[in-house]
Amino acid sequence: MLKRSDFPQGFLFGAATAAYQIEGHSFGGAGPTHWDTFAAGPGNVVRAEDGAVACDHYHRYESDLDLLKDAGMDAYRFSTSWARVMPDGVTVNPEGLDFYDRLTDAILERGLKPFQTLYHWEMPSALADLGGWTNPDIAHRFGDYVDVITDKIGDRMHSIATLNEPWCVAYLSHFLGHHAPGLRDIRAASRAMHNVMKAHGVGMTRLRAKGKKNCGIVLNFEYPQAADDTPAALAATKRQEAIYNRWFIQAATKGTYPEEALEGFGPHMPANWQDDMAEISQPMDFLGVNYYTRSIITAAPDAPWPHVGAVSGPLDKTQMGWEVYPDGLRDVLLMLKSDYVGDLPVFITENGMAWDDTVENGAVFDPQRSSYIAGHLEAMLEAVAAGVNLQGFFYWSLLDNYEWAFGYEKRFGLIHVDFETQKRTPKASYYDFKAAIAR
Ligand code: IFM
Repeated sequence: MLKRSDFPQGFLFGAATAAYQIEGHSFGGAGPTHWDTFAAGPGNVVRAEDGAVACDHYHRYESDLDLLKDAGMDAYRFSTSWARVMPDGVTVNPEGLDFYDRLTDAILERGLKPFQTLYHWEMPSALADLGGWTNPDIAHRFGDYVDVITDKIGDRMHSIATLNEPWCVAYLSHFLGHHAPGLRDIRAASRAMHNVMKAHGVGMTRLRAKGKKNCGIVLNFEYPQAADDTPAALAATKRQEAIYNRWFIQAATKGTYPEEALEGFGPHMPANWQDDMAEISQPMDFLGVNYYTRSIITAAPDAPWPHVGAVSGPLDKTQMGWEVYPDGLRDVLLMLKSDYVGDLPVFITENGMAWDDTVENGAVFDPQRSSYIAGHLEAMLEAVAAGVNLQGFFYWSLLDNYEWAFGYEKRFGLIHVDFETQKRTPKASYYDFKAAIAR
């Protein structure tokens, strides 16, 4: 595995988590979210598991942060939950604010830089009842939450991202139906695709009004590759790329949406959406990039728009069935530099793999994960050599946790969690990563 010294001076290494996936949402007065109700519906989540207890990080955050510090990490990417801060989407929960206050101090006490994400998917149920991301007013409700949490902890954040993975928030959740609220509706999806970016714009405005620096967004990217060079497969790949890889970054940096995606969403967009594009594309200080895999795209003429299918690739796969393809990370970073962000600071805010890890004699042997990390570090360094202003890498995830529709079955952590006892066992990859980033 490459070493810290191979990377530019000041390059940050850390790990990432998200509130609902680790905290234990039943503690501390958090309100119900659309994930609680989605998980309670038939067939949505493996074993109908939810985030009620998760990793019990709400009570164990001090020892979890010790594990980050002991690994020699520089930074911690975490998220704050809207529904913990404002359980009904409006009223403030002082207990929730106090938790994030304590957490922030505990991060700083360990010499870690706090990288906050404001929305990693906890839509309060009361706002979901009003249409959630399809409601034209949701961006302003989000802005109110941004004000409240920023007034409490914003003074101590190193960096603030408005949203995590708007593609998942909008498309995966409102068009493909795999995440809460589980819709398969092009009209709802079109509205969510825009309103989530409007929330980014309003969030940026609220942060800037408070003088916040180091503000940006976290987007997910896949490396889309046509299964063959037929015009139909190439056109399907372009549509997939437009929806997945270009919609959000193009809105955030240029104030436009790609034509290939507007083909389908255009007739269903909210009225006067164009009026929001200037606020959406206001300058950011960084881009967070989440990257896991490539997708091999086929044309699916009989499926509804965007007429896209996918086939399994030949390379090694993770427990999620995702192909391990580090070159795609390098190429996505080069595409972002040339087409959208230029020299803007970029962080890899998520990259990692799930494996069916087990504890044997008190240890977890996971060479697949160490080699996944090693391959992606190489790809990052190639991007740096090609001029990408890459400034840090966060492994996803610190802990095994609630993997949304897959419940607790998929283990992404550097640290194994026994969900019966809450015992933490650092995996071999944790020690390999620690050795690589040692000073
Ligand atoms: O667990 C998720 C995370 O919440 C968002 N990015 C992808 C991860 C792995 O699926």
